[in-house]
Amino acid sequence: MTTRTPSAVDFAEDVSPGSGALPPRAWYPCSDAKSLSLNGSWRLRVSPTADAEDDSFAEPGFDAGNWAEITVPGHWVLQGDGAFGLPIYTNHLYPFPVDPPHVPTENPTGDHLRVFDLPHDWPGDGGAVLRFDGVESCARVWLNGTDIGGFKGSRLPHEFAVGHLLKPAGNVLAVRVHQWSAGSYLEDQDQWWLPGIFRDVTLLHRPAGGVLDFFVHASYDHRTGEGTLRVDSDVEGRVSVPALGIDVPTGEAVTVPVRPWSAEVPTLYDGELVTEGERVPLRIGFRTVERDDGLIKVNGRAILFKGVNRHEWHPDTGRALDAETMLEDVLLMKRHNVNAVRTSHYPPHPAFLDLCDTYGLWVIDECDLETHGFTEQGWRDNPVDDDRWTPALLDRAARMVERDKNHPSVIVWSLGNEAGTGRGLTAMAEWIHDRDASRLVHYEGDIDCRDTDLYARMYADHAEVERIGKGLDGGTHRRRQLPFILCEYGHAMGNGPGGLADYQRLFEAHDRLQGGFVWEWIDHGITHPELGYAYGGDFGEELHDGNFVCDGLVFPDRRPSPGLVDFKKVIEPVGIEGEGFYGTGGSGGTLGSAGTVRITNKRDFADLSDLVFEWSYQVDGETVEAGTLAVPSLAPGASAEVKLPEPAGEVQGFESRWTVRALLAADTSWGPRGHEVAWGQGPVTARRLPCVVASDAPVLDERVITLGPASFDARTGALKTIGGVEVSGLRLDVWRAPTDNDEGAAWQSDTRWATVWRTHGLHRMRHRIGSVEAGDDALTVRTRVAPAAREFGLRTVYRWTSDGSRLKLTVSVAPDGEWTMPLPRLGIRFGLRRADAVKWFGGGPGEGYPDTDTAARTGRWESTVDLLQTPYVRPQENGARPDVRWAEIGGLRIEGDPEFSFTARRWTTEQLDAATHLSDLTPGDTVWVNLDHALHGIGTGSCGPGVLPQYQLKAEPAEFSFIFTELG
Ligand code: IPT
Repeated sequence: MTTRTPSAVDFAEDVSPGSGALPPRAWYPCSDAKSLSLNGSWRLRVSPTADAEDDSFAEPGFDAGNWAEITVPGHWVLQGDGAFGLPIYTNHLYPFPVDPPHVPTENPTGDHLRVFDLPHDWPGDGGAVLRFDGVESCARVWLNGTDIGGFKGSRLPHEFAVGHLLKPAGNVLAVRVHQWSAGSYLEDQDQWWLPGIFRDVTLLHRPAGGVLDFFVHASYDHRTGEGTLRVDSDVEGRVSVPALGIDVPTGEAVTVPVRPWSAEVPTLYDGELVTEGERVPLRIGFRTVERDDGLIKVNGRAILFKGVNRHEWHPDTGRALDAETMLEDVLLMKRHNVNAVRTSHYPPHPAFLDLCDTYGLWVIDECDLETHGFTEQGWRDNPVDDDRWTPALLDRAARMVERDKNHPSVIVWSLGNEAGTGRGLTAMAEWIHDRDASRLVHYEGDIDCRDTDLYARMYADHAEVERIGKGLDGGTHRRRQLPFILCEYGHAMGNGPGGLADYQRLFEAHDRLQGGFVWEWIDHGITHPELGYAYGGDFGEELHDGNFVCDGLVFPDRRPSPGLVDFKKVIEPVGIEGEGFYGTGGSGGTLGSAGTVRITNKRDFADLSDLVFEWSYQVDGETVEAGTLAVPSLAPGASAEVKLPEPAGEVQGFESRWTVRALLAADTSWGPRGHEVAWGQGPVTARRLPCVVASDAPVLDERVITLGPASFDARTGALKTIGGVEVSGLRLDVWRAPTDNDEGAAWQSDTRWATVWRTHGLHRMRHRIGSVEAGDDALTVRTRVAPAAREFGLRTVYRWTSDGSRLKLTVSVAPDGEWTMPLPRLGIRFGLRRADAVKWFGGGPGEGYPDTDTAARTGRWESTVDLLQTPYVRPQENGARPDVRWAEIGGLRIEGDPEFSFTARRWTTEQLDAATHLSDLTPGDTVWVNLDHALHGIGTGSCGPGVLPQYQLKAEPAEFSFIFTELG
């Protein structure tokens, strides 16, 4: 028999931030005071409603022996194989009725219990504090049967004074966590709803005279090269920084010559704050952030954000991240030239910010606030515009700022995300400005920038960003004085994002545009036994947003996606460019004088002395010469023309190019010596196009036409064999398995090409054979390719010729009727029976589409059909290698005139299109090869602008050829 405890419901629905917790203060990982981690195995009981069970479990002596065990930190819905409930994914819709502050009666409630002893050396004097670093969505806490309070604010720390309650052994810590609370209305971020104690639980000894709160003020004057340090501390003490000879009382400012902190050169000085009862290590970075001359400046220089939005994610443990995973994120970012993180959309685990200080990343620290679901009702009843909620908002702002204020990496505070507008936000901004004038305030929803110090937008298209860069945008007078960032852009859902290089060109061209943050860092796929990775809907949620939660630059297992590889190249900190410097032409070049390469230091602070440069020459894709290039250690923003050595070997008659690479000269904290930071390529001599003299005549047998090495079906003109290689189903192909960006977003009308394509039948084109003509020197097959129910189509002529050993196909395509849409692709596809290894000369090693191919470097590459596939969590078009001169697969060599895109997979496009998870793709016995003359670009239509006009594949007359040779 259970007793109803109305207080559980009342607590869950209370809009106040809670009661009993200590005032927020600076977080520090260690001091000489003792601490005890309470992470580990806890007992768990999940009940279906907030008040299904009474709170007698909190009483000492309660027998939880038959409860389940759970790991803390952790989410109960990701443990126990579904026994404790399942995850729910929604983007902005609340998965419960919008009836603030009420939450459903079905409110999964996790009672957590842990019994602990104090270590033998736990001091007998002083107090103790119990710290929770993160609990979703709220918690009530009892220690040894005493109710010590409750709190909301899932991704914020809460501390309780518990010294008077502790016993040497057998302490009973009981925590009741409700999945839904009034706080849930403030936490409507686009992510999985995952209840639980998902960050550390720690008991801290608080010695008498120990440190309470302290604020490290460490500024840098770029004119004098001096830093000024002042540490304000609630408890007086001394501050020492041995390397700077500093030893001063707290509260006293001292100015000395220092090396500044920046994301590029993250100089930290070790120091110590010593009070009567405690010694706390300090890591001090001197830097000054200001808005000056309409620009965000650090240490006197305008900075350019090359950033990502980072949600905390691990495919097994959700938002419970261990130290290795956080470090992996930082190292991956640094190795991919990322220099900034927006902690979308809540303060991260505090240890992550230590890593940002250490390795060097600019941080926009965002408060745990989003009320996006209120958009469904025109923002009526939005908590940020309702005074009853303001204490909760201010509590959140204070808990973020106080926790994170001592991190040099944090240069901007963000009020939150997608919360509409209202007085509560203004109150937060005022509080933050007042508490910390040394940083800027961001909030994208403040379109007039009344409360903020920078103008931020999300997903603005290139044309608008350019207008903003030129100062031709409208807006309030205040906004027009402010620097601009894209707090979200480049939606990395599935294949893409496309158009990053075009944004970067704008950022580099206009001072006001201070860069942006790609949405987002990682796919939030959940490890699933059958599906590989699960996304929205896979747990039977009644409301969900499908794979919109898989929109990261790294896959759930943190393997970099092609999008990250492209981004790395787009944002590389060194520009390496040069024109072709030998006479070039269709038939190969002639040797001229040596060329130059322009090297530009695109960094904001550091010179190039940490890099070495290597040059090499490639002839037909093979490196024939290489050496070291002497490059002056250019200052930030400077560039130089550097002479390249003359190629010694033969380049005439071949396609040749130089490659220059910038590599780390020595090991750094984040990358090994030799790690490639930037590269460039330039032509020396142009490609000699392949040529086949049509000398053979087609020979007609009863059923078969032979031409050179090939045989064709005499009735249909279909290619059957090339030498001993069987070829099936060769024909024009315009269809691709739509990408998430092709599908577009529900709220967008002009970028939803997948729907347009399907409506017009581009996925079910019919091929009518008009004629099969065996002429003197060619076999010509005339067809018309068109979908049922429509009058438009593509007149397609296949012209086959041969010189006896090689077979050439020239495809001519002429659109017929009115084409109102771009084509997904234009090329041929065919099946091969036996194919595995692949070699090619062209763009690689990864995939590249017209607006995502910056990182494709021209060379000779080898792979296998399986490794050519990019494992997007929701299967879709992928894996095309661009600008291919020739490829070898399945016993054939294929040369292109002009270059083509190459794709090969063990399933058809139709199967790829039908798959919803990688586990749906099962290899057949045919390898399907696509040779594309052109592909439609990718864009970011899944949440943002579509494909820019220059990357759209228009239905226009086209002609392209492939030469097939059977490999010996
Ligand atoms: C924007 C959100 O800020 C972000 O959390 C995420 O949902 C992203 O979109 C899409 O993945 S909201 C914007 C599309 C209105």
